Amino acid sequence: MADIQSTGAAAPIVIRRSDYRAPDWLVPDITLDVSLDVLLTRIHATLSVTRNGNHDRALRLDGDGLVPLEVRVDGRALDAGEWTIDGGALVITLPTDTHRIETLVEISPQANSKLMGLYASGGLLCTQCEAQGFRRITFFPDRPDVLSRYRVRMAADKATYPILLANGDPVGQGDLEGGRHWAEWTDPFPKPCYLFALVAGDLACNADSFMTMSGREVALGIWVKEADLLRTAHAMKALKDSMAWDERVYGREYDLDVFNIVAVADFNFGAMENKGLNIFNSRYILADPETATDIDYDGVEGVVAHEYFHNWSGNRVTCRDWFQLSLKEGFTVFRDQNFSADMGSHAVKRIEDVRILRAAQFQEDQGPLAHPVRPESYMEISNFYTATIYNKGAELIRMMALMLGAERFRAGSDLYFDRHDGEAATCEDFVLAMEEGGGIDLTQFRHWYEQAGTPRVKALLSHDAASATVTLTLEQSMQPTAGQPVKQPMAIPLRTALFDPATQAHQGDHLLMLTQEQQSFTFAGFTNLPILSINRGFSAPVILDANRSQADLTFLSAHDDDPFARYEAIQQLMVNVLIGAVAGQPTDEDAVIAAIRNTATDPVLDPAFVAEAIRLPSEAYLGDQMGQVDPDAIHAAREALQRRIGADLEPIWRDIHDRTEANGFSLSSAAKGARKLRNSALAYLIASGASDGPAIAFSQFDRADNMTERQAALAILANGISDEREAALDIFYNRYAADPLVLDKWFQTQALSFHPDTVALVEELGRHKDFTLANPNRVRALYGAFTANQWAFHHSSGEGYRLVADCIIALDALNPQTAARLVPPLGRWKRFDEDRAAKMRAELQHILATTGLSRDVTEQAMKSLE
Ligand code: B3K
Ligand code: ZN
Repeated sequence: MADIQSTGAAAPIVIRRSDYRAPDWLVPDITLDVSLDVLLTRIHATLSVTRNGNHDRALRLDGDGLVPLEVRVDGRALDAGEWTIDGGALVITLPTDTHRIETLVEISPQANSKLMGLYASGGLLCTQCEAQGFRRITFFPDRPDVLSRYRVRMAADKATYPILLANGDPVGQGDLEGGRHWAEWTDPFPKPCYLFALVAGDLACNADSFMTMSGREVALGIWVKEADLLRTAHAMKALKDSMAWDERVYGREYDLDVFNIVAVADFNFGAMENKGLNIFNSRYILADPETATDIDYDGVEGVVAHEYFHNWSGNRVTCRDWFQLSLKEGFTVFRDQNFSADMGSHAVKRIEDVRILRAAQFQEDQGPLAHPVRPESYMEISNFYTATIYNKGAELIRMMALMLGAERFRAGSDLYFDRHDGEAATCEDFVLAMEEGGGIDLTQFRHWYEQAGTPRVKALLSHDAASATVTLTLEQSMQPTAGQPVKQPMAIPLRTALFDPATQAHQGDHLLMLTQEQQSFTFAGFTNLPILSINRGFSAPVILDANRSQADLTFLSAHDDDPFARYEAIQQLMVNVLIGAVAGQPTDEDAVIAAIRNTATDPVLDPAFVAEAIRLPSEAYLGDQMGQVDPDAIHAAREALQRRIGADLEPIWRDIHDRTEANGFSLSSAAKGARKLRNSALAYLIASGASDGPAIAFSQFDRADNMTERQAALAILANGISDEREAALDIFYNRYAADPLVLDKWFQTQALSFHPDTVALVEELGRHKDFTLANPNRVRALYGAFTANQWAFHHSSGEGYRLVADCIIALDALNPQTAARLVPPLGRWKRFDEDRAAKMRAELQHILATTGLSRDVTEQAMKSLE
C-alpha cells in the first residue's frame, strides 16, 4: 500500500458481507409519477413504508446526486429542518410504524454520462438501475432485499416519445395538453428497485406472441429504431425458444401478459433483465447476415436467453445482498450455456465456454483482483460483475448438476424456486435446496463459494503388473490469494476414463471425487498401463497437470470419445511445443502437425469442432502457462508454429477453403461450422506464406455474402503488411461507416491485429473522428480489444500501458463503470518482467494521482498495486 499513500485518491469505504443486517424499513408499494424531458425530468415518488422489526432508527432513503425539492410524510410537507441529507441519502425520523412518504426531485437525463439511472441514448430515454442506479432517479432504500409493488405513470412529449414503456403490464394511456401524453404501467410482482425500468422514445416494434404451457398468451415486443426492425428476427426466435426451453427443462413459465425488449446504442454492458422490460445493448439484439458474424448471432441468442431466464433466476427469486450476486448470475449463465448447447452443438459450446473461462476467469484468479464466487467485501459493487461471479459461478452449478445427475438436480432446482419464490435469497439457500432436493451432502463443496483461486490438480497413473491394477494418484493445491493465505482442500469432481491403447476403447466413464490433498484410486483388470483421459468435459474448473507423454496425447487427440478431452489433447500438444520453444528447448512439432492433419481431414468430425481443435492457443493462454510472461517470445513462437502448420499442410488448407465455399447464406449448424472451418483454413493458408495468400483473403473479403467471412478475411489481412490490407480496411470503413455496430468491428479488428505498428495505430484511432468515449461499445472495441492483444499491449516501450491509462483517466470523468473495466489488464504486472512491471505500476499510480477519481477506478487501481 506504500505506493498509493503519495497519491490523491482516498480509499473508499469497504462494505463487508459479515455486516449484513435486515432492512430497517420496508416499502411494500411505490408509485412513481415521472414527467419526462431530456433536459429536466421531474420524479414524484410515493412510498408506503413500514418499520421492519422493533427499533427506533430513522428512515434512510438512498440518493445519489439528488436534491429533494419537496418531502412529505402522510401528506404534510416537511420543513427543511425535518429531514437531513447524509452521504446523499435522505434521512427522516418517523413517529410510528407505517407512513406515506412523498419526494419530488429533478434530474437531467442528458447530463447523465455514467449511463446509470435515467439517461438519454440516441433520442431515447432509458434507465439502468442494477446495481445502484435507482438512487440516481429517486430516494429509495436501494438494496435488493427491499421488494415493492410498482405503479409507474409517465408523461412525455408525444411527438418525440410516442412509446412509453415500463415494467409489468400497461393499464392506461391518454393525451395531455401541450402535445404531451401519458401512460401507466403496474407490475404485480414485488421486486427490488434494481429491476425497475422505463423507456420513452420513437420506437418500432417487432410484435409476436407466445403461448405458455398453461395456455396463457403472452404479447412479445422487441422495440428498436424503425430502420433496425428487419434485424430483430433472430432475437425474437431466441426469445421464443428460451421461453419454451425454460418450461421444458426447468418447468418455469412466464408470468406477465407482456414481455418487452428494447435495444439501445449506449449501454455499459450486455443487457439488463428488468422485470417484463429487458433493456439491451443493441449489439445483442440486432443481427443480419450483412452486419453480424455467426459469433454475433450466437451472442444474441445467448444474451436474450440469459436475460429471459433471469425472470426466474434473479427476479422471482432475487438476491438478498450483492455478495450473493452469483446466486443469480452463475446460475443464469449455467442456464444460458445449456440452452445454447441444446440449440447447437454441446461439444463446441463446451469448448467455447471453457476457452472463455480460461481467458477471463483463470487470469482473474492469477492476479490481485482474485476473489471468491461469494466475495467477503467490496468498495464498489459494479467492479464485481466479473468472470468469477458469472463464469466460475456457472461452473459451480455445473459441478453440482454433474454430481447430482439430471433428475436430482431438477428436484433441487424445483425446491429452490418453490421455497424462495418472491424472496431475496442467498447462495447458501441454493446449496441447501440442492442438498435437500437432490439428496447430497455439499459441506465440503461450499469451499468453492468461499475460496478464491483456481485449484491445481496433479495426476499420476501407475501400473502394477502382479495385481493387474492401475492406481491414479491425484494431488490438489491452491495458490494463496489476497486475504486467503491458506486454502482448504476442495471437493473436485473429475470425470475420468482409462483407454486401452490396443483396443482404443475404455470400460466406462468414472466420476472420481477428489476431496483430500492427496488421494489414490485403484482400478482392477488392467494387464497393461492404460492411457489417462481426465477432467473429461472439463468437469471441474481446475488446472490439470497430468504430465502425459506426446504419445498419449497423440492417442487421445485421435481416439478420445469425449470431444472436450479430444480437443484438450490437441491443445496440450500445441502448448507443449510452444512453451518448449519459448524456453528454447527442442520441440516435437511433428506430433502437432500429425494431430492437425488427422483432425482436419477426418470426414466424420463436425467442422465446427475441427475449427476449435486445430486453432492455436491464444498468446494470453500461453502466457498463463509460464512463470513469467514473455510476450515477444510467445508471439514469435506462435507465429513460427502457425507458419509451419500453414506450410506443411498447405494443400489441406487450400482444399478446405475451396470446398467450404457456400452458395447462399444459411444459419444452419452445418453452414456455420463450414464458415468457421473455412476461416481457420484461410488463416493457415496466409500463414504458409503462399504468394497468392493475400489475394485469396482479399477475394474472400470482397465476395463474401456474410459478415463472418468478411470480417475474418479482414482480420487476417490486418495482421500483415500488404496493399490488400489497406484496401480492405478502406472499403470496410466506407461501406459501413453509418452502422455503429459494424464500425466497432473496424476499430476492434485493428486493435487486435498483429501489425507491427499496432500501438501507434491504436493511438491514432483514438483520435479518429468516429471514436468517442461516450459510447461504451466503441471504447471496448478499441481499448478493450487492445488490452486483449497481449503482444501489442505489452509492447516493451510501455506505450500500450500509457495509452490505456490515459483512456481510463479521460473516461473516468464521464463513465466510471466502463473506465474501471479497463484497469485489470494493468494490474497483472506481477506476471511480467521487472521493466514492464515497473511501467505498469507507474501507470496505475498515475491513474490514482488523478483528482476526483471515481470509487470504481480507485478500488481497481488500488487493489491492482497490492
Ligand atoms: N444483471 C445485468 C448486469 C448488470 C451489471 C451492473 N453493473 C445483466 C446480466 O447479467 O444479465
Ligand atoms: Zn445476468
